[in-house]
Amino acid sequence: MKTLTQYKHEIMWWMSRITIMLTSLFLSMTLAAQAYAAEIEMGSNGNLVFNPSELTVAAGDTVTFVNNDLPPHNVVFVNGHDELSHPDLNFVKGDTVEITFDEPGEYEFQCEPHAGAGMKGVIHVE
Ligand SMILES: [Cu+2]
Repeated sequence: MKTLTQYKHEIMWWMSRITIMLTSLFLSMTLAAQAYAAEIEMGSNGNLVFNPSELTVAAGDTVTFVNNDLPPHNVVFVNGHDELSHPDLNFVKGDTVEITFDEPGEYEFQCEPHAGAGMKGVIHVE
């Protein structure tokens, strides 16, 4: 037979386990929510545009570029930040490119084949 003290220890053990599990669940949910910032369509409503073409996110956020209308498109940064560019042309509707912005600043970008048509945008990272 278990003594009262043994029951108490068992209950304490389970409570600490549950606390750890709930804490890690909560942390993973908030981290996931922070990491996901926004989506930008590449080609929208039959036009050669990024939609939205201007966006403000927090440092550390990830923006997902979704290939949409009138491909091929790419994402090339024009005022520095070459390391974030994805110059490969993307031909498949629905394909995505994820870019994480770790440093605050102004990130101007364009789609190389359609820059002349005005397919440009800017992301403000705060
Ligand atoms: Cu384009």
